Amino acid sequence: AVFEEGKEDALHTSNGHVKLHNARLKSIQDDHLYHIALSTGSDDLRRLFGDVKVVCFGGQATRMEKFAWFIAREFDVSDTVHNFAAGTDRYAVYKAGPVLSVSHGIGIPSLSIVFQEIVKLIYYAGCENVTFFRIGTCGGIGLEPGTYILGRAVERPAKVDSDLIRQLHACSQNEDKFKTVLGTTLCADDFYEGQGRMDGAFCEHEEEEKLLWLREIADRGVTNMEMESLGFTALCDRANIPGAVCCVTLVDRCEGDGITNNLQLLQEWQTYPQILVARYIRNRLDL
Ligand code: R2B
Ligand code: URA
Repeated sequence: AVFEEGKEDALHTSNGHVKLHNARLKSIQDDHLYHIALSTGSDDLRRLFGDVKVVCFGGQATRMEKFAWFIAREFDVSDTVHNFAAGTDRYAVYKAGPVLSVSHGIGIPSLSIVFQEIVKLIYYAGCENVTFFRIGTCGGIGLEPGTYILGRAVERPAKVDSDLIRQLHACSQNEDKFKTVLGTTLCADDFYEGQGRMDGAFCEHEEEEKLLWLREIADRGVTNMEMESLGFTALCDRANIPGAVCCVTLVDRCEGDGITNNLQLLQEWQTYPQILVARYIRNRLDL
């Protein structure tokens, strides 16, 4: 493994390195980051990833590849991008200069697996002062956090880094084609009934009940809903990594449930959070 003499301190103290909260990792000679097809024994993670400063997660592999190309060209930091996780079809991991672009699939369980392996990756690589973003999609308009470990419910607060979201919000510009708002995100375990939709294979509620619920959550500050933010912010907090979620709305749920099939429009919309985060990266890294 790649732990160095004296490096153990980094397990408990912060000098900009990611803290690992699992000292047992020290005894693993060759840690296989199985779902991203990298390992400490076979890959020189320091050389490959040591300069990473920002990790952006998003659901789809092709979108995250496009984002990596966008960063590579926009900041002239790389001639090409490469999927380091090509050895598996589970997730994709692209790198463009100091930015890692990672797909996470749908839902918290899928996100949390790749999140853990990426935290280990940036630890093994010795990265410093890393910030995480989820750039994704959501439906526009506080739930209990919790996960099960050894059969017991474990609660972890899904705290957001308020400085970071304010900095990100400040990256919006009047001329933007899109409006950027700060708000509370409702995180659901399902896209259809779990988000009150009426166009799934099943539906046991009426339009009026749905609209009442949407109004109720809107009154509590909810501006959008998606499927990973709760796990993402809780894991960032647990890993002591500043993180923020920035999603584009694909539909106004007060108007309807269906998502347009205009692929060109959908693709354009999905660049909006990327544009915002790219501005943050430019300011932060002085690119
Ligand atoms: C947004 O979009 C996906 C569902 O279509 C899900 O990953 C999410 O959070
Ligand atoms: N993703 C979601 O989870 N919900 C939406 O309405 C749109 C995208």
